[in-house]
Amino acid sequence: LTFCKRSKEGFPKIIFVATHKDMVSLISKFSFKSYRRKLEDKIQKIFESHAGLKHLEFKPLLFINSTNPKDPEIKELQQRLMKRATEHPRWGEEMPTAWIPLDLQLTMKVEEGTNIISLEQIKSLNSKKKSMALSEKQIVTFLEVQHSLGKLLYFNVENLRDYVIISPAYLVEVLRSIVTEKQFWCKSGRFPRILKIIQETGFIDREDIYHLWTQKEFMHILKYKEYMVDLLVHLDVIIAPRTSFELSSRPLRDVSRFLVPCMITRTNDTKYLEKFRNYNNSIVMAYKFIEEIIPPALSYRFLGSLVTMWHVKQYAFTENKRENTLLFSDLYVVEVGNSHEIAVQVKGNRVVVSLVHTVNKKNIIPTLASSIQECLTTAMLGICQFYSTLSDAQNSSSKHQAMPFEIELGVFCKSDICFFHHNEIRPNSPWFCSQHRKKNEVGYLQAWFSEKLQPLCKLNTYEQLNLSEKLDIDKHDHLQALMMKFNAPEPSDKCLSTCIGNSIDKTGFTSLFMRALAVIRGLGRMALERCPSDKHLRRLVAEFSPGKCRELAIELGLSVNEWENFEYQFQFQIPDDLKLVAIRSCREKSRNFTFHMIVRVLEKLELSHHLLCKVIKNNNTTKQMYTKDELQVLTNWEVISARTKRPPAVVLRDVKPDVSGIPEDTLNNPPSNKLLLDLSNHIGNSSMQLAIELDLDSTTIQQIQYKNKTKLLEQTKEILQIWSYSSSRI
Ligand SMILES: Nc1nc2c(ncn2[C@@H]2O[C@H](COP(=O)(O)OP(=O)(O)OP(=O)(O)O)[C@@H](O)[C@H]2O)c(=O)[nH]1
Ligand SMILES: [Zn+2]
Ligand SMILES: [Zn+2]
Ligand SMILES: [Zn+2]
Repeated sequence: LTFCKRSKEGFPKIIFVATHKDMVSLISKFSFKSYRRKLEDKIQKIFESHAGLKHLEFKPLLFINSTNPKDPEIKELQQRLMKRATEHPRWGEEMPTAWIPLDLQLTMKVEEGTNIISLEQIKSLNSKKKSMALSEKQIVTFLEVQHSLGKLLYFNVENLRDYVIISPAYLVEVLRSIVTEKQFWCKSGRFPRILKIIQETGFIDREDIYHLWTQKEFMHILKYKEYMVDLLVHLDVIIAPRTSFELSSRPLRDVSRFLVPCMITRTNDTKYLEKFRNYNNSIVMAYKFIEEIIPPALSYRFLGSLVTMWHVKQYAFTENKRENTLLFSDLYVVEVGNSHEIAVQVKGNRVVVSLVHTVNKKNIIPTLASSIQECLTTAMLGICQFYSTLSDAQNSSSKHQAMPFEIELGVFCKSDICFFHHNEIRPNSPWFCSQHRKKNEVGYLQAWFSEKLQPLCKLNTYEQLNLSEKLDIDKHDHLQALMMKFNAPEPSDKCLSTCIGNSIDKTGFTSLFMRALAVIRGLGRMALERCPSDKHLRRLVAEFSPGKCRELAIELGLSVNEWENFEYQFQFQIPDDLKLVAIRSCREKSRNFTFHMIVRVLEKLELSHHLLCKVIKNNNTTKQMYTKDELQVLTNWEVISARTKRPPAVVLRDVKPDVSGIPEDTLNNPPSNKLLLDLSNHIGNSSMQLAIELDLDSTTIQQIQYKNKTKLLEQTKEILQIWSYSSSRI
């Protein structure tokens, strides 16, 4: 279920069959019917709240004696299997005739016992039958469709597209070589030692994986060893953890050591958790799942995204001074920079995330906390989507799935951590734990969502939808509605003296007249005739709710379909990304896209033109008091700004640093890798926005996003890397 496409009707099906009917004691035989019921109930209990329940078939439960070929229920099993096969939604679907020869040839290969085959071989099989030969592109389509049907495994991504596993069950064989129980270990040679190390540390060297495959029963894998390692990484069975302190991670083929999360069996035997509880130096949040059980594979994947983003924390045993990693089956700890750590625990249906400062929780940098929260939430959403793809991607593009978890905040209450929904936090007032009848100070927990100019806009699409559903308002206008509901004042905007909007407002002529007038007066003409840059658009869309922006985009020539496609594509990113891409695509489509065009549309939508003034000027926020750590972050920003020779990129988080104390040298030299690496932890879900401020072109941005999908931190690192490389050559 984890690796295949699932359908609404509950396909693929898993049919349960009980065996050893002949061994059931005589007494039970008298009440055989109730015995069967009991088994059914037991299975029901186990999977009651499992996401895959629809796919399980155990009522009525088949119960056979497999040593007796005449058992009538074996016949029944055969019939049931046939029936399910024909019921499969894709059974009977028509297939291009041209596919048949290749399909037959592959079936024959499987029957011969071949499990895996190179794309080259497939091409040569294909060219044998000249009259029906498929083009290269057709072969790929053929393979992708066969993959979606579950007939073979073909991953059309870098490193993996050269081979095809034509017998999908072969994957289990490969998994079994690494993920295995002690009772099945080969007893001789180096093998048991390698497996023991995985169980103790969770790590395995690439060379040791290859060595495992020299066992007689796995020898057949060796021929494809590099492909198989890449495949296992692609499926998140093994993980390439972060090893360097560079911005870019090493190419996968050079990684020499992997983490196998599902093999970590050791539980936390350190004092780590008590320590940070006593020191009062952490802030806690949690992802609380609606389902009662978090599938282990989900927490493995989450661990996977943690260790690719940050370094696993090491600690030294005091007795033997041996370095050890803080990775247990129930606790993962990674280091963020020099003074922060993230600890992740899975407790029941919660994934609990603690951000720990080495000294005091007051020193936790808010932008770091919120950025970490954003990176982790995006990763979590991506992982959950992976588990809940109940239908083909192309069919679900317009529907939104409900978020499978809530974000909670945690506080050390009476005996343990108590949790509450993040919406319950109120400025300047404690949170009352009704269970323990205790008031808790929780204001500091706002750090998880800090430095947001407009918190609602920054929520991801899921959260917004959830909110709007709760408040029973239309999703496209929820932001406006929310603002009114909470009586939020319109942000005051002081216009520039050359304000485009101003002049238009005062005259109130139609836009055509306005334009003429503007030309005559020479007022804002240049501005009006200009085509807005990405940066202008970025600032413009930030002023609108997604709903308003949708109207704007459609007025500017985007089709509803295109908007919805973008909405789907950007569902895990902040709405500003979606809005920007939509409006930008209007600009690309139109031949004469100018500020003037926007003014006209704003007028039509009865929106204030003053919005444009804000777009053209820069944000300037009042100075605040910063802690030493925060100042360091700001200084780092300033170094970047100095190099980009324009107002600080810190507009992203709307803070204005003071640079007077920074030596000229520091400002003029290229920022160091370490500095950029530190900064990357403060971007959170604004990576695309950052890229635009740093002048990366949109193709590059798209490539970065495609490559790193839900790994925001990796996106940010790559953006900074590319920028730093190109700016140091100037
Ligand atoms: N008496 C009795 N023995 C059975 C029955 N089903 C299986 N066995 C025996 O149980 C043993 C294990 O059967 P397998 O079919 O190898 O079990 P398996 O679960 O497929 O094992 P793996 O292939 O290792 O995963 C064999 O000795 C079978 O003869 C049954 O219904 N009654
Ligand atoms: Zn409590
Ligand atoms: Zn807002
Ligand atoms: Zn104005």
